[in-house]
Amino acid sequence: MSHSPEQPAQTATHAQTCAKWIEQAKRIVVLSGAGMSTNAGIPDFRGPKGLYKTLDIPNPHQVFEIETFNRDPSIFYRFGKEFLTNIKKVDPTFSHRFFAALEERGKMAGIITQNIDALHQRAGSKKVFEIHGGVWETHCTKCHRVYDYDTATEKILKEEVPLCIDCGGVLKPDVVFFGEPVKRLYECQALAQNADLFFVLGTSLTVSPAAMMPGFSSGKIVVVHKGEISHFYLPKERIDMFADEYLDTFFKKVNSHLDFV
Ligand code: CNA
Repeated sequence: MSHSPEQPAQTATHAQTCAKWIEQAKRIVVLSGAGMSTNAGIPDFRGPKGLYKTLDIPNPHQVFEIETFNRDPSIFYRFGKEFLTNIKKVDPTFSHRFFAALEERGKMAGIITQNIDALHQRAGSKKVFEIHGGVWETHCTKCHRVYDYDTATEKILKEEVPLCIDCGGVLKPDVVFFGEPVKRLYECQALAQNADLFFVLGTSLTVSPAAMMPGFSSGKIVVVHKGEISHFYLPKERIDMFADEYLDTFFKKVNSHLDFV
């Protein structure tokens, strides 16, 4: 099922049905992607204003590859300076707050997020599984000394490539680069398998194994997404509802039937 935003009657039905499914659900799981945070002001990768378009370099994907980082970390840090400092200045969106409210009401089994911005946690969600890590800790790639966000950010802003104060090794934020193993994979998989309602939110579903998570669920699957999405890991026939909508627009409508936020 899909529809365009120009069809308000159908949209209302989606929101209403979604609210009903939320009321019935006991173990909701979310897989969120970068689209979850675009309304907060953090660009995604593959959306129309995403970093893959705005970075204006031949192979933007390579900036986030571990092989590139190991070869020349300054390539990542040229981009990373702005991204890493920006994420502390933005606030969670309505949709982040909506799912935090669902957790407060005992509805959530957990959120699997591909995002590294901690906006789910800042909105109040506690059961968050950062499958691609986060920027709140940075470590030395040589002696493994750990730096907190503020100390690391200060160094990132001052140095072309931030180096360890103990051993001079290169510092790397604890985010999962392309080519590195993801975090908490088996917990995420178990969570997905146990879901009775699974939301896929603002992700192009192109990065695996995160993109495989919805397929593990035997519950209903709701996709809320604007733009291109891959069906390689999540075939169309597995989706119970596809809302072709911006997240905040959609969940404000859902909330109007529930009054949770
Ligand atoms: P992606 O491939 O950039 O896909 C995001 C998708 O969301 C795109 O298809 C957009 O069209 C869509 N979208 C954008 N805004 C909205 C909106 N408001 N409502 C509905 N849909 C929207 O990002 P994925 O998360 O799929 O890719 C995984 C990467 C992106 C992960 O490794 C992340 O770490 C990485 N990333 C994270 C952040 C962050 O932490 N906020 C930002 C940029 C990239």
